[in-house]
Amino acid sequence: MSQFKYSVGPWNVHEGADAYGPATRKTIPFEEKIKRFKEIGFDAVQFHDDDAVPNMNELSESEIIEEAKKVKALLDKYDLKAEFVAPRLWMDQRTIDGGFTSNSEKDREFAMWRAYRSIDIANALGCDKIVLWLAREGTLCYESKSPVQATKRLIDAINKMLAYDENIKILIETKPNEPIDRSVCPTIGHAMATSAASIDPSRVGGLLESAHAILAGLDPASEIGFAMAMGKLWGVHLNDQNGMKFDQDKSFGVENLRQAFNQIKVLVENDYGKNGEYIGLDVKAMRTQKDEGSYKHLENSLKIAKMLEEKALRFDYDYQAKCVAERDYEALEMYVMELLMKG
Ligand code: GLO
Ligand code: MG
Repeated sequence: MSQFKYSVGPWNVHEGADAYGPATRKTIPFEEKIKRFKEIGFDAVQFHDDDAVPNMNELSESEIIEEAKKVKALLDKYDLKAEFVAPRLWMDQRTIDGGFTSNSEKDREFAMWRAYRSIDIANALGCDKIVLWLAREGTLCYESKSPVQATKRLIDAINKMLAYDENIKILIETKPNEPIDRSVCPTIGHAMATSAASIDPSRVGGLLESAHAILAGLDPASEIGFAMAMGKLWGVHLNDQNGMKFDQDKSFGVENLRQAFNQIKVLVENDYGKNGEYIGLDVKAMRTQKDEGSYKHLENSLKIAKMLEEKALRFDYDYQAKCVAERDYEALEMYVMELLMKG
């Protein structure tokens, strides 16, 4: 029995298109996806605002809430919760230069409109978390934005969200690059500092994605640990990544097994989930997968996470203490390798 509850987003079952080629798999309807999520063993679904209300830009504020309520009924039908809503601020013409940090005032207003609507949608779905993946909040041309002003604009946007709804929590999902070159909020440390600078630090935390930490040259387990030390790790996106290249969203643990083990270990040791947090698996199937393999990466990631949880629970802390006392870290390292490699 796992101590964790798991979540997934509809975008984690996708058609395989990338920047250089079209789709390789057929589109699967939303309801079919969530039915399978439940069957696979997930407890909650993550949403972009327009995953819940696809044509939201054409709807009034009350129509958006009505549409979101229909999605809530669908979740109830399959006994699934909603974990969070994330304003998808990277697809629109009005967010080409960023949303909250755009150089255009009109664009910044549009970004806030989407943020407020995301809060409305979250309320209709019965969740209190807004995730900000700040995809285009940064620069492609360094001199186009002041880093000081951009950071202040981000804090200002977060403050407006906090003021709009006194129960909502903001989770910053940090990523150093892609699609933006230089992000205004690249690491969990930046998220924690942004939280501290907001009008209500108790409602601003972080979501750490393994691949994003690796892209910043950082260790995901240490990033998780840092946010947990602040009491502000309210979400994770576990996945994997082969070094500092394009964002791969590979199945959890398939590239860096020991690093994956240490992510689970730090979560286990610090009772992650005790306040209802989920382990999100932000993984994507390889482009080469056929239609019938559309969910295998999710099944595999869940299985690997649970196997690593079992290993973490078996971790011999007495032996670790002995190795530490003797300063014999070669022995400790070998113990970890054997724990991972032997059944
Ligand atoms: C991309 C991000 C993305 C977010 C999602 C929710 O690199 O990981 O998948 O997690 O849009 O905010
Ligand atoms: Mg993510």
